[in-house]
Amino acid sequence: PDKVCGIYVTANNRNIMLRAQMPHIGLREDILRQLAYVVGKDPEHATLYDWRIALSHAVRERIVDRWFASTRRTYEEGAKRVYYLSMEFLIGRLLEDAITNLRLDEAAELAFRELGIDYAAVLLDEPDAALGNGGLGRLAACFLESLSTIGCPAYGYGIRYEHGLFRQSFEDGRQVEAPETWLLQHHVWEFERPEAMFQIGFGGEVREAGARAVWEPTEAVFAEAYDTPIVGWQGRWANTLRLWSARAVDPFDLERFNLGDYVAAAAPEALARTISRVLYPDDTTEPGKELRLKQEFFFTAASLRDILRRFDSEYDDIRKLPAKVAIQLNDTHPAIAGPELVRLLHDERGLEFDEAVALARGTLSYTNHTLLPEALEKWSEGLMGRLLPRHMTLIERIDALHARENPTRKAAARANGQVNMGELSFVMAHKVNGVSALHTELMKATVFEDLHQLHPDRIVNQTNGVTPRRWLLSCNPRLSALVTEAIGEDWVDDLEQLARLEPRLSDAGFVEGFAAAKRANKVDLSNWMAQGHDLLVDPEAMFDVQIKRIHEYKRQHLNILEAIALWQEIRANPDAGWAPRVKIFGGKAAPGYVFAKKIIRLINDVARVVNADPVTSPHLKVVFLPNYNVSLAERLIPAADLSEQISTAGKEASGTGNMKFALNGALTIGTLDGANVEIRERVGEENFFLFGMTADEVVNRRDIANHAAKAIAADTRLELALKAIREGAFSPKERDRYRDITDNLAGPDYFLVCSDFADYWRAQREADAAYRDSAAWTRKAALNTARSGWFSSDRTIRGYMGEIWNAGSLNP
Ligand code: AZC
Repeated sequence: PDKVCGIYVTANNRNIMLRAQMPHIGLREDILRQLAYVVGKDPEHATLYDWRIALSHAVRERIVDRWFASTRRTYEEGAKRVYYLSMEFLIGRLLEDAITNLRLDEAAELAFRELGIDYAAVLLDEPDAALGNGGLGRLAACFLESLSTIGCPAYGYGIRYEHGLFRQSFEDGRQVEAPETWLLQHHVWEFERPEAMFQIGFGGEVREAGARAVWEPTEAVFAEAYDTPIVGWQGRWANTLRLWSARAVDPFDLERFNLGDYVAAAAPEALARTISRVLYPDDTTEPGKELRLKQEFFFTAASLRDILRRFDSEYDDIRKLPAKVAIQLNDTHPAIAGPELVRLLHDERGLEFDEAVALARGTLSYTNHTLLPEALEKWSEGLMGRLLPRHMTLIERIDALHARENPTRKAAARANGQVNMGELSFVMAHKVNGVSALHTELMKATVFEDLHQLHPDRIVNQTNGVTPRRWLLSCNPRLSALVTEAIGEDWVDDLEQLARLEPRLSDAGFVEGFAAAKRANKVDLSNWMAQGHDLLVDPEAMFDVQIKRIHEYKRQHLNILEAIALWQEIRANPDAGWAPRVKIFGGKAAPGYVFAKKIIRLINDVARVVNADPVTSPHLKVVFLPNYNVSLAERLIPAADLSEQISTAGKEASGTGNMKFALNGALTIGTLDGANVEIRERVGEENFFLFGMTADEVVNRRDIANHAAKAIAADTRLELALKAIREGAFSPKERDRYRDITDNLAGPDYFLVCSDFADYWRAQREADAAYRDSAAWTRKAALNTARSGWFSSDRTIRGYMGEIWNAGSLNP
C-alpha cells in the first residue's frame, strides 16, 4: 500500500490519498455530493447558503486528512506542545482562509463557474466569527494560523461564545448595538466532542485533609469541547482550536416541569449556559464582575484539565511537564491558571507546594497587551474568595513563597483587599512579554518596575505580527499577483523576501503595476460604498483610513477635529488646489463607554454636514462605515493610501492594523507609539508621516497647567474647529450635544489631543503635498510593502518558540 501523510491507503480509499496530495481533484464532484447528502438539496433548489455549506464541507474534508496526520506526527515524535489560552479569538471568516491555504482558489472558482454560481457571493455569505473585541483577539487568530504554517504542535483554547461581539448600526448617527448571532447558522468548521467534558466547580468550602486541602464546590457546570481545525499554508500542518461551551450538570428539573412551572424547570440549564453566552463587549475597561470571573475560571480550568489528561496519556512523570508543555497566557484573563495548576499538582497529585509552583512556573508564560490602568485586571478578595475559596489561599501562599525567595520585594498579588492579576501572572510565569519594543521598555519602567528589578531576565519583547496569508495573499489578490510575478511566491511563508521587490522599483512596469493594483482596489471599494452605503466617493482622492476600536487614547477625535479644520479652510479658500481626500472611519465603542459613543456620533454628524457642502465636497468627504469587523478590514486595507495610527504616545501597546496597512502599501501618519516606532525604522522615515509628542514628552506635558487651553490659544484652526462644534455647526437642533467633548478637550485633555493638534495638521499637509506627486507617492507606498516583511506573525511565533516556549517545528 501507498503511504500518504503517515496513513496507509488501500485501493478502495485511493480517493482519500489523491485528495491529500492534490486537494483540487474532484472538488466539483465533492461539492455536489455534499450538497446532496449533507445539505440535502439538489442544485436546482440550492440557495447561496446551501452552496456555501456544501463547499465548506468539501474543503473541510481536505483539512481533516492533514489534521489527523499532524496529530499523529506529534505523538510519534513526542514533541512539546504549545497551548495558547485566550479569552478571545477574532478569526473572522474561515472558508476563504482554508481555500487559500489549501491552494484551492482556482479549482473552487472553476467549479462554481461550471455550476453557474457566483463564487465570490458564496464566500461572502459566511458570517464572521467575531469571538474577540479587537487587537488582542485578532493577534490570537494570526498566531494560530502561523503556528500551523510553521508546523509547531499547538492548541488554541478559548470560549465558544454563543454571541460574539455585538453588531453595530447607526441611528441618527448614534451607535446602536444588536446581538451577534453567528451560531444561528450551522457552523461547519467545528466538531463537537461530547467525550471531552469536564465538570468545573465554583464556590463552596475548603476542607483541610492533612497537609493538603480538598475543595468542595457548591455549584458546577460542564465544559464541553468543540474543535476547529486550523490549517496552515499549503496544508502542510493543521492544529486545533478547542473552544469550551458551558452546559448544566443537571439540565432539567422534571419535578418542577410536572408541576407546570416550565420557566423554573429550564432555569438550571439557562443559568449554566450564561457562562458561554456572550463575549464581553469591552476592550479595556472593567466589566460586569462575577460572570466575567466565572468565564475566566471556566475556560482556564477546563483547558488545564484537558492539557494534563493529554500529558498523562503520554508520560508518567509529571516532572516532565515544563519539558513537554508550554502554556501561554494571553493577557491576564487566564491568569487563574497559576493557582489552578498549583492546586491540581499540589492538592490533587500530591506534589510539595514549592515544587508545584516551580513546575507551574516552568510551564506558564504571560503576555501583557496594555498598560492602561483601567484595563489591568484586579478582583476583589470578597468576590474571588466566594467563587474560588481554595485559590485565594493558594495565592496567599504563592505570595509568601515569592516573598521568602525575594526578601526585598515590595508588592504582592494580594494587597489592599484585591488580587492583582498582572502581579500574579508575572510571579507565576518564567517569561513575561510585551508586544512591541517601546511597550516592553515601558512595562519595565512602569507597571512591572519592582518585579523587573527582582527578575531582570523575565521580561522579553516579542513584537506583534500579522499573517501574510490573510492580510496580503488573500485580501489583496492584485498586489499579491504582482509580487509573485516579480519575486516568485516564496514570500507567502517567508515574508522578508519582500525586500527583493526593492530593486524592482527602478522598473517602470513594476511601479505602474503597483499603482494600478492600488487604484483598482480603490475603485472596487468606491463601487461597494456606492452600492451598499449610498456613498459616492472619487477613487482618485486620497483614501485616509482609521479603523480600530473607538477609544480616547486612539484619538479618533483628533482625526475628526482635523477634518473640521480642513473643511473650514477649504470653505475659506476653495481654489487653493486641495488634494482631494476621503476620510474613512470604522470601529465599535464599548456599549458602556459614553464618551467613545459621543465621538462616533460627532463623526457621523460632521460627515452629514461636510458631505452636503457643495463648496468642499469635491475635496473632502467623511465616511463612517458601520459594523467594522475582520471582513470589512480585509476590504478596506488594500484600498487605503493613508493609515491613521495617531494614539497618544505610550498608550498603544503595539497595534497590528498599522502593520497590515504598511504591508498593503499605505503610508502611515502616526506618533512614536507601539509598533509604529519599529515600522518607521524599517520603512524609512521619509516614507512615514511622523508627528506628535514622544511618550516622555506626553508625561511631562500633563504636568503643565492648562496645557490644553494653551494649545488652543496658540492655534486658530483648532480654536475655530472647537468653536464650530460648540456652536452647534454639526448639531444645529441640539447645540450642546458635544459639550462633554469640547469641555474635556479644553480642560483636562488627558490624551493631549489639543497639544498634538498643530503638529498633526502639519503632517497632514505634508501628506497632501506628497500625494500630489503621484509617482513619488507610489514609490513610497511600494517601499512600505517591500520593507514590511519583518511584521509577519511567522517571525513573531518563531520568537516565542525560541525565547519563551523552547518548542520546535515538525513541518516536513
Ligand atoms: C491590544 C492593544 O491595545 C494593541 O495595541 C495590541 O496590538 C493588541 O492588543 C495585540 O497585542 N489590547 C487589547 O486588545 N485588549 C486589551 C485588554 O489589552
